[in-house]
Amino acid sequence: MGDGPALPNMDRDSSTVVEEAPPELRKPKMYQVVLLNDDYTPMEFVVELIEKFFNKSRDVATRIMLLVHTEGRGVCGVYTQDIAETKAALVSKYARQYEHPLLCEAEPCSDE
Ligand code: TYC
Repeated sequence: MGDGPALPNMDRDSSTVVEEAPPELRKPKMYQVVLLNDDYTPMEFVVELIEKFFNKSRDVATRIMLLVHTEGRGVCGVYTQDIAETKAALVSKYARQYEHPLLCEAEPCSDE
């Protein structure tokens, strides 16, 4: 090879073809944080908790709470695994501080 610009996929001295590896990026697996219904935790407490931990408006938080109340469970948010697990743990700890039995879990989203 001379002094001119090198071909991008040849090494400098001559003939070896250098293949660039394709980028090894995959979308992270996502986890949903789920609230479970119970008969004791006050509705107002659940609405405020959803606003506080999942950054939802009062209106959206109320809908999620009512969905959990009527259906037994409901998704509050979808995050990467570490964030979902941390949120579920913080929510459970917060509920326990106020002596409510509220259950909150992180679980893998079904991938499509
Ligand atoms: N079922 C509760 C009640 O009637 C309200 C409630 C909603 C509790 C959602 C938990 O995750 C929950 N006070």
